[in-house]
Amino acid sequence: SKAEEAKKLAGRAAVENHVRNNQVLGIGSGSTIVHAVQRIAERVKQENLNLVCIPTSFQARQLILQYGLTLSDLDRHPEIDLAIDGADEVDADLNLIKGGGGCLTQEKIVAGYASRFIVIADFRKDSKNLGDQWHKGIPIEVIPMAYVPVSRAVSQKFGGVVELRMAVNKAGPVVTDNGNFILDWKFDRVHKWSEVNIAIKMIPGVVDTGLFINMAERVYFGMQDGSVNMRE
Ligand code: DER
Repeated sequence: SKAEEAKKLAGRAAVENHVRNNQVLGIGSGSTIVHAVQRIAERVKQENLNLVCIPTSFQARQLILQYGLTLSDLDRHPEIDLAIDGADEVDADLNLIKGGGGCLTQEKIVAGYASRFIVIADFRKDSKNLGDQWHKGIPIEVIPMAYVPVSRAVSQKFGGVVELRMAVNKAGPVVTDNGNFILDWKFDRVHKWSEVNIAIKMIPGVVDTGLFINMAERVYFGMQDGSVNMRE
């Protein structure tokens, strides 16, 4: 598909431009990152690169092992040189919505401890304002015992509708890699995202939000015409 081709373009451009020998890499989650990992594995083989990879989910961990890359963790490598990850939407200020795949908490940890955080995405994620193209809301990871009061607090403070993310291939709610629930906050207006992010994070029971504010250094967008746009 056009989108899949675009994901591949973005993933490969980021790896070409930023991966080099002796790096500690943060590996994101989702479908776009698969193309980046494929390119990393090719380069490791061709150039005999020495790299270690820190995963952001069980999916990323499996991906690292599947492509024969060296798996590590934050205990051994608490400083990450470069984190590469996808996004559900990117606004004009490079604020991100992430968490469509439910992996936002470990993704934000890895991005947060990386010297450089590079995002890869297809053209459908390139927006002016958050919410222009992504309509599934902002994911919020919550401690299961608190999901009802957290839902009420978010909608009372910021409006919109908050829904518990239900699993498709399992009865009941989605349970994250950390054993928590996910709320999807379908906001109904543009907000000052940096303020809202901090306010939501402070609500008792919230683990983290899918708002990545002032974190991405640059974003590579694969485009329909086979080109790659870079914003920073
Ligand atoms: O869930 C996530 O945070 C993913 O990284 C998401 O933001 C991008 O997933 P995709 O590459 O499959 O669109």
